[in-house]
Amino acid sequence: MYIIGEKINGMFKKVNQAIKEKNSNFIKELVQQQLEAGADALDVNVGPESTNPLEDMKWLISTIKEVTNVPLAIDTTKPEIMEEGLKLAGEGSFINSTYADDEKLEIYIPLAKKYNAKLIALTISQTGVPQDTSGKMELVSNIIQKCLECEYNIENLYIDPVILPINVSQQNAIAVLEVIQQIKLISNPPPKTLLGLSNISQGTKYRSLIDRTYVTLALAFGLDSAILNPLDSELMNSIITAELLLGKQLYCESFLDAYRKKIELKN
Ligand code: THG
Repeated sequence: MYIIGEKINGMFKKVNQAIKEKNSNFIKELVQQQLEAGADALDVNVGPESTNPLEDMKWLISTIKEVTNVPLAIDTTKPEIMEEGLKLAGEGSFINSTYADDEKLEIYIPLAKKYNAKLIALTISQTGVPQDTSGKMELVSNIIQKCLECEYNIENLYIDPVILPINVSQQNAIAVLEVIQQIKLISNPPPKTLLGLSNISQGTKYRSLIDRTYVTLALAFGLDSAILNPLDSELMNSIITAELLLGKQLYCESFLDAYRKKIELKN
């Protein structure tokens, strides 16, 4: 599974403070830790409390770029900030994210093409977040149709079927799994699937247990990638083991260690 580290997000109090104080060492440390833990890419979000989100996003990206060249997922709802972020982050970045409405897709698909970026599209529209499988799939169809019209490579499209906290909607968690499975049948080549995993356990007890159990289910349904906390080693062990059991990794006696070594070599 392709892992995008979630930690560079102003939603976390300490990160918010580091952004305010322009504490680049704190950010760089968090980058290193996530990469060492196995992240393939990093999500970057200035958080809801930023008073200067454009400047903060530019500062975060430049700070991260001093340490690594892994792809960044630029996590903002503002197209101006997205474009400045894409300029700084370079090719292979992720646009995180667009809604499924035509007006939004008509902004973000051309942006993705211009900067050779991957595009994360949410199954959310101006009318809200469908919590049932068919409502989500309807939005998936619209996203794919627009990408085909605009000649955007579907292999660079990541559909996010939108996880809600399990204490808000149990129905939604089941629908997300069904969508992950059905997306693979909708076009050839199919788009990829992505989740913001930690959403599932927000506000609950046993967060890590809920995260690692749900990701295991999602992998069985065919999930390709997730934004998650790579510093949760039990979560990472569950992912590696689920991939082994699903035949995506070769078995060996020390499969956990072997997988980690491969990650170290890769970075
Ligand atoms: N899809 C896409 N992008 C996303 C999400 C998604 N980006 C943001 C988010 N969801 C994924 N990242 C996080 C990061 C942190 C948390 C959840 C998801 C989290 N934060 C603690 C909380 O809210 O309880 C913060 C607590 C603290 O201050 O320490 O759980 O779904 N495409």
